[in-house]
Amino acid sequence: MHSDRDTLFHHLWENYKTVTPSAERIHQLLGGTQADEIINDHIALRTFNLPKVGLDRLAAHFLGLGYVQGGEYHFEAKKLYARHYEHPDPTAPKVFISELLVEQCSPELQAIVGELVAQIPEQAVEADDFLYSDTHWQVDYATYQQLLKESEYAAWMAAWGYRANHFTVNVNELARFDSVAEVNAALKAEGFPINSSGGEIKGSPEAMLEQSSTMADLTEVTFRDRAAVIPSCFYEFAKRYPTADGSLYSGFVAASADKIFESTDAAGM
Ligand code: OOG
Ligand code: NI
Repeated sequence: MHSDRDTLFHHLWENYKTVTPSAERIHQLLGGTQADEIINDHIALRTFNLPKVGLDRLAAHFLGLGYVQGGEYHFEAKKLYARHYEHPDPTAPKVFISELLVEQCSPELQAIVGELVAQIPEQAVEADDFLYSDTHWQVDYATYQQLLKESEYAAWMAAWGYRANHFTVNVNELARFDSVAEVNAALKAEGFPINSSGGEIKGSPEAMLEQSSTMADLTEVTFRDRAAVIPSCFYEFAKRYPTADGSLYSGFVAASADKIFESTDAAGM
């Protein structure tokens, strides 16, 4: 039996794979031969905090599937705000949604982002496919470069739009690996670049969450005037530790998340 939730995550996954060829290889590396042995801890989505497409508009899709709001997180330097959502069914991936606080950015960025968002049809935001609908606009390469100078996050959104920014392997559920360190070693042996901002392992058992991620794949995107190869999406790995009551910690850690965002930086370019 496939639930609406399964259908949504299936579409998000298929859309993510089209720009993240590493994802399938990573599943095979960590899960053995059957891709569906992997359980995902969470996915992440990005947006702008304009009324039409703000965090709440994205979250509405998950509230409708029985998700409830979890913690909130602030990223002052990156001008981002985020919340996570979780489902009473513990097998459901958690959802981390962030938004760029556009009004804190330059007038130039505000004008560019305002024009992009204006091109999204109002009814598209509530449609079942909005969360994997990609871009609703065309942007030229120079505008992408201009955004990149001020906010890597804004530039990523302009290029890739609405889609899962990453999926996250639940390391607790892996049969052949016990720790994030072991996962990192296996990935590095296969040549996957690991995000080392703030250290290759973010968080700790004391923080009840350890995370790592690959650097985003480099994928061709078609801008209005030309094509270019730029960072697309990445894969993350998370191990959760028990809280005082014995249940696994279900939140996120802002200091770690701050570094995970940098997995779409153009480090290797
Ligand atoms: C989200 C980064 C934060 C986590 O698990 O802490 C995150 C993003 O890059 O959009 O995913
Ligand atoms: Ni994440």
